[in-house]
Amino acid sequence: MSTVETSRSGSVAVVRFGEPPVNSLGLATRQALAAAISAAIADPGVSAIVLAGRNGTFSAGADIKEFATGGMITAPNLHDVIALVAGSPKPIVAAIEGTCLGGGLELALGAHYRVAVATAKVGLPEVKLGLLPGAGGTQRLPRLIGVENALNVILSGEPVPAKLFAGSALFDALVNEDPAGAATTLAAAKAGELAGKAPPRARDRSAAGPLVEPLLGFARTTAGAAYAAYPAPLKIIDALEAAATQSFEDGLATERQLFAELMVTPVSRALRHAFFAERAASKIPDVPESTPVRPIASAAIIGAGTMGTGIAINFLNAGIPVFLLEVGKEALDKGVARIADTYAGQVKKGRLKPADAEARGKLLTPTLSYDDIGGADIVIEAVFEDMAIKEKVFTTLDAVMKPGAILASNTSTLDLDRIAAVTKRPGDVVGTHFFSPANIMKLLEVVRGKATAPDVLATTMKLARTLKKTAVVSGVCDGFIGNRMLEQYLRQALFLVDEGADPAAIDAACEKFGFAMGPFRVSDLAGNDIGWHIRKRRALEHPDVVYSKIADKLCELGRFGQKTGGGWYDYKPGDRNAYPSKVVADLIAAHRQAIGVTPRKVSSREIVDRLVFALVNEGAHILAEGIAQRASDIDIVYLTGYGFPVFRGGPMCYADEIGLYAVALRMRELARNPYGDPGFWTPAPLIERLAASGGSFNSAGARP
Ligand code: T1G
Repeated sequence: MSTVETSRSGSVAVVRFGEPPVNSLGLATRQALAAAISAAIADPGVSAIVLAGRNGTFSAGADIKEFATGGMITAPNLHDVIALVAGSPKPIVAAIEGTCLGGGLELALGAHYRVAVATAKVGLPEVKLGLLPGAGGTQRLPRLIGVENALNVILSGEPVPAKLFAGSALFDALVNEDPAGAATTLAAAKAGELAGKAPPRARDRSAAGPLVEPLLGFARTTAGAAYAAYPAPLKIIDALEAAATQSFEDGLATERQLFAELMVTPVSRALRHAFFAERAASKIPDVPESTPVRPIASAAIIGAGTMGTGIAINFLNAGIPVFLLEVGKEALDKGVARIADTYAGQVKKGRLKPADAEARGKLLTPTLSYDDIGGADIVIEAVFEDMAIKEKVFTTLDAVMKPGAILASNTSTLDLDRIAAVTKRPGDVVGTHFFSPANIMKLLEVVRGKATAPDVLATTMKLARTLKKTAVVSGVCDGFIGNRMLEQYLRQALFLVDEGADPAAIDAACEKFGFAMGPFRVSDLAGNDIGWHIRKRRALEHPDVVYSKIADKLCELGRFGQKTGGGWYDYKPGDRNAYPSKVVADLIAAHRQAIGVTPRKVSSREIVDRLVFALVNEGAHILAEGIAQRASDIDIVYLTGYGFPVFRGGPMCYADEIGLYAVALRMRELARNPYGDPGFWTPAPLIERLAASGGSFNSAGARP
């Protein structure tokens, strides 16, 4: 099907454009659109033109895939098409519905009139890609809605309903349906009114005003502080200043220059990588989109602890009835109360209507009996991270759950194949590793066992979307993707403490790099006893793997973190701040003396390199073993589950940005310090191979 088709309604030419799913304005569409508009302008029988999208949507903007290929600047580029529209001697009306974003809105701004469905989502989300609207949006929008409103639209990048702009010059009419019909009526009327006179253009309006300078001055101060790691916001402000102070042509030139500067920033590359990475994660090469899925109309959660109740809330929020099972009434009541408190808190903050909280609460059925849950379509086990306990639970689930029910484990590290093996239906077993707090964190590791059936996998991935989670498929290994990499990250963090870096310095270095929280703050939040339990298990399974003992010594003091009032830091009741702890400082000093290490000054660069490259090296092993389907999946795990800075695109993207040759070289430098584990810094074979070939993790064919 052609990307553009023209029909006639009387003397109005209706030009419909775009290709599914989002009518992005790629080269083929731009070429066909320019041809169709030129033909309509040249046709003496045409008095006016309507521009409309297809499939119920206008356009999601430029084709982001073209940024990496240079296709975006190939003529006719978006500027050329929009100039053709704006310069038309015949009135052109844009008919907007669905989404009208980025270059799509810029195209509509080039039209002389705009009609929109009131609920259509319009916006300029380029800032989320580390860019700014690069096809006249920073020059036309402020001329239509004023600099202040344009600043909010462009800096936030958020799509908003068209009705928010009612009464502004952005839309000439807001309708409830059939925007093309309304646009056609308006086009014919305007053709009559204008009677050959030039139609009105946004460029002929002014964005100047007495408050622009102070407004932009204030915006620079706040944006500069709030988005220090992101170059786009300040350049957006520069572009808007040009709209208010320069001629339209000069303003366009300024916008183009600023856009080009942003396009080549590592931050924009990282954000564009993250955009596609999040969408790629949902794809499983050997489980096509057409794979049938099982209906999930009810769920059962085993375990009413922090994780179990958090998981249950996800289902309740999605309107799916949940059985919450515990073995003891006290624990069950605590879990139910925790859920009620969560909703009450959201109602109190105005984030949830009381009626919705009540409706969700009604979907919860607490129970102490496995007899009650057999009819559920999926059951998720969220009991203590102990294989024997999980095997016992799955043996019971195998006996009570109806045929076809999905049996899921929330295990964060254990061998899912062993768990599946205790059942008679290993094909129905899958891992659904939620991250705490399970009702908040977007990441869901979907663990694919050797026997997991394709339709079970497809069903779980679809369920993840229903629960508004970002699902990443992981193979079975100790720790799956995220925690297996985290293990090496934490080993290095503890070695650094042995050698002389204090927890606060390590956290500060990581947070300056961009992590939401450093390793010791995170550990205090999650509970140091969790890592302690895992290290004990791993010490039995892999006695050869060396750990610093400092974390165990901390736990032996009962310092499990925030939940015990003290961990690596001290905490005060009702105060979420972490305070330096003299107990910990003395513990570390005694520990270093006991192991015979004279503390040395460790630079922030060494801290960050050792922690981040520990992630990268283990990520390379995970990729080579096929535990992760693609490098960008590893990035998504760390961006959505571990607080890795989005502006760096994820650990593998960050390594690609530095270059794997440089990464391998730095690892060899780090290997000169044999402290803790002399073999730690041996680069993964995949890193060696890509470093030698000049390849990158995220380029095609980066798989082993
Ligand atoms: N270009 C290319 N592909 C796009 C795309 C785009 N703009 N938007 C979406 N896709 C793909 C996406 O990768 C996925 O592909 C499929 O469409 C469905 O997307 C010059 C420079 C429109 C709200 O930033 O916000 O214009 O995985 O899963 O949930 O100033 O897509 O199926 O292969 O997200 O229904 C500015 C980005 C571009 C909008 C729909 N525009 N897109 O959400 O579907 S830069 C944007 C979205 C620009 C100009 C500048 C959302 C959506 P696949 P999806 P959805």
